[in-house]
Amino acid sequence: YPSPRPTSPGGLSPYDKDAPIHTVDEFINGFMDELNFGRGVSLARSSRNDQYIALSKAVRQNLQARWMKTLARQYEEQAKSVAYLSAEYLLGRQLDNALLATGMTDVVEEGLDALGLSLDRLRAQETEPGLGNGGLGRLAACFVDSLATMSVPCIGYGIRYEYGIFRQEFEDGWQVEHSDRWLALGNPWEFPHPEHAVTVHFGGSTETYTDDRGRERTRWLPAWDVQGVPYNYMVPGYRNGRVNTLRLWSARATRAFDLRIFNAGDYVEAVRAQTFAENISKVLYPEDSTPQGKELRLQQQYFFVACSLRDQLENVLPKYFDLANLPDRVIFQLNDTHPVIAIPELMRLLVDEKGMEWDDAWAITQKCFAYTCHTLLPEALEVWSVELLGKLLPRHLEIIYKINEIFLDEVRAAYPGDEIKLRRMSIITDHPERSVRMAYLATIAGSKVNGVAALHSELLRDKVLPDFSAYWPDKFTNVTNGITPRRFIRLSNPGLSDLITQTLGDEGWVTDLERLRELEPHADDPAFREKFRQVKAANKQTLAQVLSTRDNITLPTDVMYDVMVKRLHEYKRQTLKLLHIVTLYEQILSGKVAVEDVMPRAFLFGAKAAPGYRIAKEIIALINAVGKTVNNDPQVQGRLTVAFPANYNVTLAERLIPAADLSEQISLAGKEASGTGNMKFALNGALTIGTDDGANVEIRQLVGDDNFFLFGMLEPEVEATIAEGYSPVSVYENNPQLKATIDLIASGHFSDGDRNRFEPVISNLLGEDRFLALADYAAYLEAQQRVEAAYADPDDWSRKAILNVARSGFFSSDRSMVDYIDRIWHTPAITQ
Ligand code: AZC
Repeated sequence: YPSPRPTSPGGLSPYDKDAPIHTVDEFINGFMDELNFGRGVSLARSSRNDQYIALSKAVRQNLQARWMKTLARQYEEQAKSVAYLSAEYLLGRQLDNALLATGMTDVVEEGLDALGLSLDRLRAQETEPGLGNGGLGRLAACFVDSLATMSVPCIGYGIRYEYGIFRQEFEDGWQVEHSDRWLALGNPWEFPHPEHAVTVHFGGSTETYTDDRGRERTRWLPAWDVQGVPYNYMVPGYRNGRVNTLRLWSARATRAFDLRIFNAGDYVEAVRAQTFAENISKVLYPEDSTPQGKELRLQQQYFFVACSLRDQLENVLPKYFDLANLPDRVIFQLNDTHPVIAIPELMRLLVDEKGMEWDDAWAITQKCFAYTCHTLLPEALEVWSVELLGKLLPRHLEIIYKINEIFLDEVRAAYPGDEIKLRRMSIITDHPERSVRMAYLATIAGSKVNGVAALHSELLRDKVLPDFSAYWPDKFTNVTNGITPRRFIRLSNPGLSDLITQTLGDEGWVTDLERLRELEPHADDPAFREKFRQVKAANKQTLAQVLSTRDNITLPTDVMYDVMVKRLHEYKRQTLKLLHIVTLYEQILSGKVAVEDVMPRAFLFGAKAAPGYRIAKEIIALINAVGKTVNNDPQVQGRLTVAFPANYNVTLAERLIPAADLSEQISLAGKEASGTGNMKFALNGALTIGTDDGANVEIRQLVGDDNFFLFGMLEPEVEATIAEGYSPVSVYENNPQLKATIDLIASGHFSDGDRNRFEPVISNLLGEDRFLALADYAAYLEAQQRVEAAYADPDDWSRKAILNVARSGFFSSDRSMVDYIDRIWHTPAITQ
């Protein structure tokens, strides 16, 4: 098979024969049927939710025939497919994406209009499925979108959390979390299949026995079980007639489980047991980058991978399939360590259940898995205590021990006498307690290990897994992350998309993003720059309107929009951004800078903090407090505005990013694996102020030094600074402006005179400053001055911004998929 490239929209037209709805009349009929017979209401009596659901179901009809055809073709071809295993999918709203994929938007708009309804209002009715925390979950959603658009067979497996990422509100500036009841009003995008439920076991013990061929074998005697019910979601390709599947598992009690207790006569206990089972898929853990070794989390991980493997072996593959050929049919991509328990599970299935010999099973397993690492933070590398694993999955623990034993024998043979290396490479560690290092297990078992940006892959090889990369140099590779241009420009930025299409002459760029290069010459055309600026200005108006209704925030529209949106984490350094804002403000207060000389800016934040991450929540409170003070201080004369809309999510990102002028990507070098927000901003014509970290490095190389504001220490300098014994207090004492800035916070200026209010943040910065915000402060201020100088020349700024757009084609997730296919998966594309 040739390696696939994105299929152009030349495939099936929106008006192909499979689609039941082509004309406005057909749409109106389909919609009214869904409303009358699906919802059981007349148009006059229908609620907005009825209308939204009827609309979604009418639209999804247009995808269903293609979906079935895709599955039939796939079965016919018996080709290798990608099984993407991810605990998170941060999908964003579905309706718009389905309209875009089918090309139905105009027909629907007209039809609704004729009925006196507004598409915009119905769109707003959808609660986005927030089944992810941040970058890792959104990446999975972009990847499945690209694979469908490229006609590559893929099934995404995950968990149908009843509650996704929490809904954030602010009370007195403090984050409070509310449960995300995203399913409460019904979900028209899912197809439950309880008849295909699979059973997953937990607990108990193991025993050895002699099989009928006289071989010594082991079997698992589990203590309890739950069922996984698959819920299928359509993943439509962009106008290519292909629809892939996302299969999310929901937990429920098994009948056996119930019956045992019912028979014991305890009705109440039986119902409680159901709740116990359902708990497994109840809620997404809201920790991003700092997993906690909670039993329920391990249950979730095993639950979804056990369901998914069984689904592959028993439903996807034909009957009597020879499992020796499994690697020719499927590659399980492990999205970080969350699904790594799939490795011993496949070994268990092959050895214990299918009776294979260990070595044969191991050879198959090694070819069927590949592992993506998404972090460099040591605290983010998942470990599971042996005690917990042994209690919940005793057979898997034995298998992990055996994998480790055989592997360590190999290492011993390769490095005789090197006990220290042996201990370093062991899957099992004894500190701080005896536990299993999941990243090591994934590395040993996986056919490939990849990082998510060039720098990250290098650091992963040299710093995180150096012993393994020395032992298996060819196992390690890089695939730089990407973003789907369908959602993150075509849908979210219609103004810029139209301008690009007009300029390039057709829409082919949506599936061939490198074609944005053709915009380069237009960067020097004043008329084009003017149109580009008009698009940005209109996007600011739209955002201001959205924030006014959504959050009651008043935003000026004629100023620079300086945006920092991402999870709240110390390594991402929202505090550094905050120090910049307080510095500008302090310079006005102290008279160092005349207010007329301050460049007007709006600073926009969006960030959720993990609920138990104390200091992150304090930082949120401080941003809100500074915002309140600055926004209401007449001395500032409206030149500085701080806006922090609550509950940043995909829907809000789609509004914020197209309106941004400046993208803040200011993590400490060597800490952000990649970043993908950085790519979305560049693609939408914001300039980046950023450190030499993650994918910033590649963005800067592509867009050019002149079109990127680089600052801060490089990764080796960071290491050296820490090695020398970094002292944040001395940085503070030696920089009068920094001192004045921090002192202003400490004085209680932002907390009604309460000097203790933000003491935790201050002492964190002055006492430890783990991520060297103070060390990069001066360089950051200097870079911000370069930003201001550049922004003062609108024509030049637009030129730079246009070049950012033109040179961002590389960051399409279509390109990431080509790299995964060439370097790791070797899967074909299937034409319809
Ligand atoms: C994130 C990284 O922090 C981010 O830099 C990267 O762009 C993204 O993954 C996608 O690769 N990592 C996580 O979210 N990690 C975990 C464990 O949640």
